[in-house]
Amino acid sequence: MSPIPRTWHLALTLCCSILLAGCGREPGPAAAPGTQGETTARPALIPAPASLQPRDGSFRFDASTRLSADGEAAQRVAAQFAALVATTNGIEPAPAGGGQDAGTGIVFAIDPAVSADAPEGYLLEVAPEGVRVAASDERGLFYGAVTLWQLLSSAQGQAVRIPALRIEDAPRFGWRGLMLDSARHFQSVDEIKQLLDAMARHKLNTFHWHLGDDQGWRIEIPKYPKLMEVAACRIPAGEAGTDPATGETRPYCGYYTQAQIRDIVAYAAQRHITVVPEFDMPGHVQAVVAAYPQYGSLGDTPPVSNEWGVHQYLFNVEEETFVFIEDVLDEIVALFPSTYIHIGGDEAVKDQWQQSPIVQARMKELGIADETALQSWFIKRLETYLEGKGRRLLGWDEILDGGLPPRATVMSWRGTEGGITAAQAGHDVVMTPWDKLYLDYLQTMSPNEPPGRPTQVTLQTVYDFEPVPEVLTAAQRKHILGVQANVWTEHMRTWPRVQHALFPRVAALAESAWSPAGRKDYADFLTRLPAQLARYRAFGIAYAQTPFEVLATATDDRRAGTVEVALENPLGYAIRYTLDGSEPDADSPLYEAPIGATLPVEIRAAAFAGTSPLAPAARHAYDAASLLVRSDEQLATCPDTGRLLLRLEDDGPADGERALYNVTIFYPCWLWADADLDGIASAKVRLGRMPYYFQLAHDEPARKFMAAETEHGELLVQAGGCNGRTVARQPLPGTTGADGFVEVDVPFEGVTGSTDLCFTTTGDTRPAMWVVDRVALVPR
Ligand code: TNX
Repeated sequence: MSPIPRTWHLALTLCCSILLAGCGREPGPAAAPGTQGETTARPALIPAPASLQPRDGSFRFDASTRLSADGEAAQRVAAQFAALVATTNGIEPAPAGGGQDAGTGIVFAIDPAVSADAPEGYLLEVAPEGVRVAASDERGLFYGAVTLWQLLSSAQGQAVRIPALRIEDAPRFGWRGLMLDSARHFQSVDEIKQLLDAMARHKLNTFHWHLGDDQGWRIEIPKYPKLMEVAACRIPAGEAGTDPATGETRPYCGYYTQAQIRDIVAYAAQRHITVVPEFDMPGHVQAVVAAYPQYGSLGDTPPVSNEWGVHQYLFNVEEETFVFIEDVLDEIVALFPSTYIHIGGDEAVKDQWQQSPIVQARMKELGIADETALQSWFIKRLETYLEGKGRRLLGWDEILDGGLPPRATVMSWRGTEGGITAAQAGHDVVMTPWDKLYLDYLQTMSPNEPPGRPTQVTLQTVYDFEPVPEVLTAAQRKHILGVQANVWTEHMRTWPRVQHALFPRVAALAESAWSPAGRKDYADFLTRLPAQLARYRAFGIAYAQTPFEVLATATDDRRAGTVEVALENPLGYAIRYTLDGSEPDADSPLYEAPIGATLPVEIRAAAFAGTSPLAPAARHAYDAASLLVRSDEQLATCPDTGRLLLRLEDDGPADGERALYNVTIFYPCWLWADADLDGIASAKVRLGRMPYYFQLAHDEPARKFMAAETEHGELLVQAGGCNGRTVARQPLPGTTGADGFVEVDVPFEGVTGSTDLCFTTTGDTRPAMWVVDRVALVPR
């Protein structure tokens, strides 16, 4: 029996999980069993509300609870609330039939007196006799409903007791954004709707939709049919671009019809989300130029790109090109009611403008000094056009170069500096720095991460980002409209991969975007996260498992036949493990220090919140044979290989599972540090082959490779590091085997002791490069 009365106990746990201060971290389930089959919810709200005051008592929610709502707006919100609760708790509360019912029930009310000076705000009062959610408009009421649903879904079950409380809440920022790139890979209407649903449940309100890029144009524009016939399709690089059955090319195509876009915009509006479209220009337009080469700078007809990176194609600045751009903007303005229209402006390297006689001639005619000033002129012209339509121009921070249009809003992605400069000059800003909020960067070092960019943007990186820079004055701070995370989809061919990138990091974003800065507490957020994961599961969201995995790093002594294994959970949740092959549970030993073991050993380990595992247990097994093997993920990258490490997916097979490789694309090279070669006769190196599908613009000269001595290049193995002596130089074949790999035997003549083994291949990495998949040492 607890020595403190139940009410107090509730109030105290509420303190811990919501009011942050001083209680210390309390792991454990979000709910405790109560009487009569009911569970008691420990509130796990994400994002944390601005203010929460515990009250005495609790409210019981079950199948008999009635909902009342007066007026259409409140009834709409009540219906949305009922659908949420039905999904997580398995009961659909019954409407009370209009009017504000006095019995135990939940009242949704539009009340002009509530939160009138706090846009999107609401008041939520939970008392033993009933619950009241009130706001001055439908948006605020919707957010109140989401909070109440989160209170109820902090516990599972059809009868839930929630503590009495009063929440007064409103968002910190008016721009709580998420960008999805539908150009590099395309998502279905249904998938976009799933995203909008999830955004609303996180109280995010701005969906920035990246609808055109070098690799594809995705908006139906009837006046320009080649945008759909040509610009919406590309032939994927390598094997994936060919149908294995027929040998014909297999294009990757997709665009949204105007009807689909209207449907999505309306769907978003019902969830209080504004859709901000992006038409990226004057760069990132290779797909458009492929369809209409007359709008390009050099007059040539490129293919729609099937490569990633920074491309060269730029619009020209002729009047007929502006006719095209304005025609397209007219359609965009008609489809999207948002105040802001995003015109891109990023990564427009100026080489083509420098090389183009027509651009140069026009530049002189206009009396414009250089290409940077020309881009500024281009963007200003777009602003004038959009302002004339009653809209506002938004662009990536490169629109600062050469001077901003008067009312432009800046999306700061190359760090926060662009945002600071813009705010200091009196412009509005949305913060979305790549190193904090780019969700195409991977979130853990797990070998189970999907393709992406291995530079880490962890859950905590996203959580800790503070959108308002300290250097700004109070007046300048008002220009920070909010924050946004961006999902670039070069490496996300499928919807599960997009979801992996989004969740749970979107939960961290939501808290930065909504909760007051002083209410943020990462440790406390982690105690609320398990309840959020349960909600994700209820809605079928394929959130990333990797942050909840247990990773292992082994140090071995092959001769002694021992291994020491350090375990780690990327989020720092407690780890429990077993050594007998059984599934770890709440009674299994808690991991405290590296585990020393004699081979063979099998460690099963899971991260726990209280008594519940957060993900299926990982299995880390070591035996004499496994110590001789390293996968590409376990190998280090070589020194001086440039900064761009990518986790890439093989180009084939066209259907089915593809191998993944960690590759430093400027100079592919892998290192086995401190390899113990005593008693080793040779190595078997398995290699795959991939197209080199990158455009690196001015970074291109940094691409390196060694000259080949034979037709298809050689595998080069060096001992003593990458400048050490050559151990083997084995010629490579022209193609891989049917499985997509080749295996090369590397004899170690006279190499003993411990050494750093360096693996690279010779020959041009364009059009295709060899990539190491695994290295296995073979004993004598
Ligand atoms: C930079 S962010 C880009 C995108 C890429 C992204 C990959 C921005 C305005 N441009 O084109 O997809 O990096 O992280």
